[in-house]
Amino acid sequence: MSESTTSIAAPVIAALDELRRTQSDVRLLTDPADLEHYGRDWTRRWTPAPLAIALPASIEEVQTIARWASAHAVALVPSGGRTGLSGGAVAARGELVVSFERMNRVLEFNAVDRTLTVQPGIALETVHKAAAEHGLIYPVDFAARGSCSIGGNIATNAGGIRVIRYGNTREWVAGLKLVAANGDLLELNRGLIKNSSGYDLRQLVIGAEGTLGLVVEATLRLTDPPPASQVMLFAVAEMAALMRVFAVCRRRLNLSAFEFFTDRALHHVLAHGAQKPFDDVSPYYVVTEFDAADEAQQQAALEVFEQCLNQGLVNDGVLSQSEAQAAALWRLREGITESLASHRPYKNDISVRISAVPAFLDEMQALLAREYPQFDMVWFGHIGDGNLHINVLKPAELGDAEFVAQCERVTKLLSGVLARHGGSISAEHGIGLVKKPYLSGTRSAAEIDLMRGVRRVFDPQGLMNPGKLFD
Ligand code: 2HG
Ligand code: ZN
Repeated sequence: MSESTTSIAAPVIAALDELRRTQSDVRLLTDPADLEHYGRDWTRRWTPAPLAIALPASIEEVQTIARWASAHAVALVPSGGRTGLSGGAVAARGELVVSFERMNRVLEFNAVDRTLTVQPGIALETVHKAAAEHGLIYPVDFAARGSCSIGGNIATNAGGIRVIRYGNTREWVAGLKLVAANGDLLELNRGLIKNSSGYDLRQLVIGAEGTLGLVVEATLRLTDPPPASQVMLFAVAEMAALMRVFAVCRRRLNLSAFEFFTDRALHHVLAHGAQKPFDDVSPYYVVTEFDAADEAQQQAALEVFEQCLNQGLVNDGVLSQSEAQAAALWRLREGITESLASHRPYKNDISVRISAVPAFLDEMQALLAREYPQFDMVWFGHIGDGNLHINVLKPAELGDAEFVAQCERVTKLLSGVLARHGGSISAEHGIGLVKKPYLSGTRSAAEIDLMRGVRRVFDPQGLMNPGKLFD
């Protein structure tokens, strides 16, 4: 698709040779297959063209790399699981990719602080398992848990399916170690719960998409596991009912997730092997999870279902009676992204305040129906947080570039609708390369100026993941 292959200047090649000669501990890859593998992320829109891949094994090696990059003005792209959907981990312009694949361990569990200190390349799922070994949970969770890395989660302030109860990644990071652009090591917040000593640089780094330095260690907060839960799937009659179902559920149940998807999403996920939940088709579906530790809570769930049915909000429902049933219901929601991957979807990841969802949905539906009459469109997401994912599927006969151009035109209009409703063009996937043109619909010119200024202070040469977030 669109791409900018860069020919690498001779001095940079010489500098890389010098790095290889003088720092033989730093593992470097330059094989074309490796450049391709590490230079792209799940967006697959850009052709990878990195200078090389560095695979540091320690903070000291990361510092060496940053100092070398600073001395030779070489751009660095931090790299974790590369499951991002906004091009944040793409290296298409001769950058050195710094892969944290070898820095993937748990370093320390602190039972008193209830924290887990980890290296950035550790997979989210491995963090979940490590927390469980100590009878605790790390509550940020989403479908890419097995392949995404904590470093990437921090870079995008990842959200996921439990935000409704636990919040985003930034709520769970107690401390960070950051290798700055000049190679200095900064320790941000050091695990403190209370720290009223000036700017919270840790929070600035979370969600900065790697533009303020390289996260080399994170101390994560853990918490108690939730009580036993149940999962309920509703078949919902019309779009206007979605947030009314949410209101009923939120009033009566202690929710840990409230997600929705459309019949088009169900169609694709069933075609991908999931089990059909109802005989009849409904236009919308909700998957919700809630505490069900005792009879009273289980009874409340049944009453919620009856109330929604009596009010004509839902057509049908299924309540899980076992972990296997709960997993099967979750699969209908969590399997969507994978079921769409072969259709090369164009993705929007947008949010508005919960109270703005109904009015926004109306306007958005009218816009998309008008602008995309010819494309298969799949909506789903974390509607209980006001976060929607729109996936537009590429018709097989349409070229990549033409398809993206058509979708970009509609995204521009969508960005206008979002701006009117006070929303965001990126709820949880980041701006990366994909959403740069629309940042100004979400953040004011004054804010963007300040963000540029902050970036210059951290990284005067502009070598930390350049071209991401803004130019
Ligand atoms: C999800 O909620 C992820 O499943 C992926 O954020 C969303 O594929 C998408 O558009
Ligand atoms: Zn999501």
